[in-house]
Amino acid sequence: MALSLSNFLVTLLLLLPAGLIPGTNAATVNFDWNIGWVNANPDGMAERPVIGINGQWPIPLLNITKGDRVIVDLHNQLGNQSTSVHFHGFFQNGTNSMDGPVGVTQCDIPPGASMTYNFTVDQPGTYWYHSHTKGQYPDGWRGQLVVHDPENPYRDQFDEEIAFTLSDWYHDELTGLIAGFVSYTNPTGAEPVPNSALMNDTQNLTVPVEPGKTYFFRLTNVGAFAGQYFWIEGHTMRVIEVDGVYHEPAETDMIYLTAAQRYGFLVTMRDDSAANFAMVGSMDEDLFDVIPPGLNPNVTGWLMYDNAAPKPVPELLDTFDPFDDMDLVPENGLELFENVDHSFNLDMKMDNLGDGANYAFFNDVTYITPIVPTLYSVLTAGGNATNPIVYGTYTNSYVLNKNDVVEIVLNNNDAGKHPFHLHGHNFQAVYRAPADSGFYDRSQHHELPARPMRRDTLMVRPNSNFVIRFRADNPGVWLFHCHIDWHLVSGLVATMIEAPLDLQEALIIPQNHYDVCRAGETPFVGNAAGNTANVLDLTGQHESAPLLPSGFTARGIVALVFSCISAFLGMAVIAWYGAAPLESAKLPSA
Ligand SMILES: *[C@@H]1O[C@H](CO)[C@@H](O)[C@H](O)[C@H]1NC(C)=O
Ligand SMILES: *[C@@H]1O[C@H](CO)[C@@H](O)[C@H](O)[C@H]1NC(C)=O
Ligand SMILES: *[C@@H]1O[C@H](CO)[C@@H](O)[C@H](O)[C@H]1NC(C)=O
Ligand SMILES: *[C@@H]1O[C@H](CO)[C@@H](O)[C@H](O)[C@H]1NC(C)=O
Ligand SMILES: *[C@@H]1O[C@H](CO)[C@@H](O)[C@H](O)[C@H]1NC(C)=O
Ligand SMILES: *[C@@H]1O[C@H](CO)[C@@H](O)[C@H](O)[C@H]1NC(C)=O
Ligand SMILES: *[C@@H]1O[C@H](CO)[C@@H](O)[C@H](O)[C@H]1NC(C)=O
Ligand SMILES: *[C@@H]1O[C@H](CO)[C@@H](O)[C@H](O)[C@H]1NC(C)=O
Ligand SMILES: [Cu+2]
Repeated sequence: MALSLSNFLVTLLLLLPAGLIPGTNAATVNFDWNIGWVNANPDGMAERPVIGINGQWPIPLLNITKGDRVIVDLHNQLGNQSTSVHFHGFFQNGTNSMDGPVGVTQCDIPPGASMTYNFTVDQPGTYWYHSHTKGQYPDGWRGQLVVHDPENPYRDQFDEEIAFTLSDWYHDELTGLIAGFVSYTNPTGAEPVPNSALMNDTQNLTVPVEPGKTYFFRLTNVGAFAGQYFWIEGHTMRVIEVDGVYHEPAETDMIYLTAAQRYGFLVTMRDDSAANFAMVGSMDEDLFDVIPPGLNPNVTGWLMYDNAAPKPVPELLDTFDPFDDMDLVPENGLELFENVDHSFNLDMKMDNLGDGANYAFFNDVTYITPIVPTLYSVLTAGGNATNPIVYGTYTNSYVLNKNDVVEIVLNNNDAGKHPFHLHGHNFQAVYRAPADSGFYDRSQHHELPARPMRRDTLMVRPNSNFVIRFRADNPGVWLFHCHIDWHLVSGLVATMIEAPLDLQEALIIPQNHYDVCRAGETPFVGNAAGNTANVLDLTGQHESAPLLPSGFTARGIVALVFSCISAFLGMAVIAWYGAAPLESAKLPSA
């Protein structure tokens, strides 16, 4: 049977990978994911249920190419928890509804339901993907994501890529840990301390290397809480990328990755293969209120020059002296945004509310997920979408004008370090004060860098401040939040409502997303309270616990709860996560 020439050509085109068809460079990458429980024991100390993909855990490293369209069909087969997925660091420019945070750009996907995420990726670099349903990702539902860049400006300087994650790890499931954390039995807000540290979800990662070669390392901290110091014995790192943004090469022996940060760096191997070398991740114990006896904060992996040679035990360091990311200069030279159109403060603190539990606040408001996801309120509020009242009293919403240069001054009135993440953008990190500097003083002149470092997750130091700037050129609803999962859960969240009227004109939400809302019985029209007749009426909105009764200071509450606990238990030891029946510890409501 003769094949006609045109049929032959069509067949040929179908057989070619999309990238080779003249005139198109972009491929469509399809993922079909069944999200479900599997068992795993990554630190060898405790087997536990974790959340896997298609029966597999660790979940896969995704490796796509700049320009690709990604289509994820996500099926929630957890049976007993809802879910979602966020692609951390992607701008989702024009596809705000694919960003993932529940209550913000979508409804929670209930068990048995499926949702399709469909977007293009025009950013190269090192990213990750994780559940954005309250507190869920540390149960294992997080993985690394690499966007390969054929035009990487440093492509001539390395031979191969090596990608892996760092993480803290808990033996208990998050639902129970959260219940104990946000509770009157834990009035000081002490975060659960991880049980161990992992390197690529194991404690014995080995990476085969060849002498003389240069590798492009891509590291992501996919942890819930702990920042990690990272170093490689006998080797120097040349940092060229942070959070997907290329920077001018900077040499260092040690980096610090907060939860959610990524580093891309080049490492040239030694010329001989006489020995193997340790790579060490070390959790930052400054973050932990207590250090449980026996905790090993360290995890070691090895560069394997010779499989027959031993895996050396790393030397112990007395002090950590990591490289300061604020010194980085972006490779593409985007200059400082000098003229700020809209500047505001987010003053953060930790404090107790009238239920005795400890919460996190921006400007005295702790975030509470609204009844209607904020993006859906934007789309159904008409001309009132520019009025922040529509989004509720507890969402810390800021309406941003299209293309304004926006400045956020973050003041940390807490003794801990916090890594803040902005969705939908990377930002210029224009200023960061040393620890214990207090609030940012606008009247003081600060020398700002001509070309500030850009990234999407930045750490503020204890009792200190930072200043970031970005251009509001990406219409959407974008969260700004602490990426310590405990603090996300306890309310350290603000919402950027960027160019809402543009969103109303251009954004089309696929029917499937509304079907997910229906399946979970989540309202998707009206203001934060679900009111449609008058979107300025917030009657019925979700509210935070009441304020402390007047006359009670936070310290007083803490003391009261402590004395109740000690009185009831009649002993000095406090059961932080116990479920003791402490009726008398309940406080009068305001
Ligand atoms: C280390 O690796 C071995 C196999 O190479 C494996 O059997 C073991 O479970 C691993 N241990 C941990 C703690 O990951
Ligand atoms: C880290 O884990 C991912 C996912 O299992 C794997 O694809 C990748 O090759 C691992 N990295 C290294 C350096 O072994
Ligand atoms: C849900 O199911 C998993 C797997 O059986 C279990 O480990 C978990 O405790 C269950 N409960 C909740 C509330 O997630
Ligand atoms: C993905 O989005 C593109 C652009 O809107 C659309 O043409 C395509 O049909 C979508 N694909 C799926 C599977 O939803
Ligand atoms: C990703 O894929 C590209 C080829 O498309 C390859 O060159 C690169 O090494 C891969 N990166 C990782 C981390 O696997
Ligand atoms: C972890 O590593 C650090 C840095 O080397 C060291 O100071 C500390 O003693 C180590 N801790 C344990 C338990 O090995
Ligand atoms: C989003 O796309 C618009 C053009 O469609 C562009 O002007 C803007 O810079 C983009 N913003 C981001 C953050 O990618
Ligand atoms: C905003 O809502 C109020 C109350 O429903 C209404 O009177 C007003 O016309 C709305 N404003 C715009 C600009 O739509
Ligand atoms: Cu925090």
